[in-house]
Amino acid sequence: MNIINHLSIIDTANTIDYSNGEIKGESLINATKYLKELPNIFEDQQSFENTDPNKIIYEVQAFLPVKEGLEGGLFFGKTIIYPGKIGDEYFMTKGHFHEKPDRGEFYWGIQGEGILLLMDKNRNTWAEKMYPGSLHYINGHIAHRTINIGESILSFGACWPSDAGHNYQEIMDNGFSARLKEIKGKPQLIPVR
Ligand code: S6P
Ligand code: ZN
Repeated sequence: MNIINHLSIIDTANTIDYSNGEIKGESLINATKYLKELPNIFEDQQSFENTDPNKIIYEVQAFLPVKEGLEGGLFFGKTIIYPGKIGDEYFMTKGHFHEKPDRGEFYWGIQGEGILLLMDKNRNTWAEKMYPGSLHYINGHIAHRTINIGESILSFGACWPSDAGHNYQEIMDNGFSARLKEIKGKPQLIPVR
């Protein structure tokens, strides 16, 4: 941590661009997710194989001002999901539960049109609409995945506790209990048999 002189007025090391959510400054990480890294996400295996494996599906930026795992700290991020589909499913994130189920998270829509898919431990699944200005509180017990249903970039912000951790395995193994598909031009939640 920086040493702050008594009575000094200083500039922050980080800034945020409200138009697209981009964070600038220090302690940032960037991750790019390519289609080839998301083998168990989309249902239509044929379309998955027919699409360029190096296609970028989403990008995550996160400002990590403290060490991952520290109790009491916060992380702040931005995710961009590109528009597109694999079969009748829109581009989406992997989705996860938090490792510590009592650690919640805020999401807020910045650009584009999306769906926040939510699932509880009993595998009840529901969704919230995302749009510029939408605000979402995600209870720590709830799995969350975001989906771009529009024709332009979906970008959203996130803030979560630095000790929340991510459990990706549960979703990798069992998925969500419903899939968001485009049916007759409209997004619909279809239960997984
Ligand atoms: C972290 C937060 C987001 C996601 C990001 C990508 O708790 O929920 O920053 O990491 O939207 O999703 P995923 O499921 O690939 O981590
Ligand atoms: Zn999360």
